[in-house]
Amino acid sequence: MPGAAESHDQFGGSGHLTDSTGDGRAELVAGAFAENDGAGAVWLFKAGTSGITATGSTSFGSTSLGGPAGLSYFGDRFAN
Ligand SMILES: [Ca+2]
Repeated sequence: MPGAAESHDQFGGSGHLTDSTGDGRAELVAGAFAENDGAGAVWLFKAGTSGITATGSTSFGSTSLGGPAGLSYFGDRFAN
């Protein structure tokens, strides 16, 4: 799993299941809105035949999508 746990990241403060690969198995998206002093980040965990796994997981923040740097609470909530 990429990244390092820091106190008060609020990892898992938000979550969403979605089949982002179209294979019929839902991947887990988990947010940590307080990551890096409130910049926030999101992790994507793949779903395999045995369930959701941290192997091959990825993470990204607001700037990866062209969003603002700094305090933005990226990953605070997910749309349905
Ligand atoms: Ca899938």
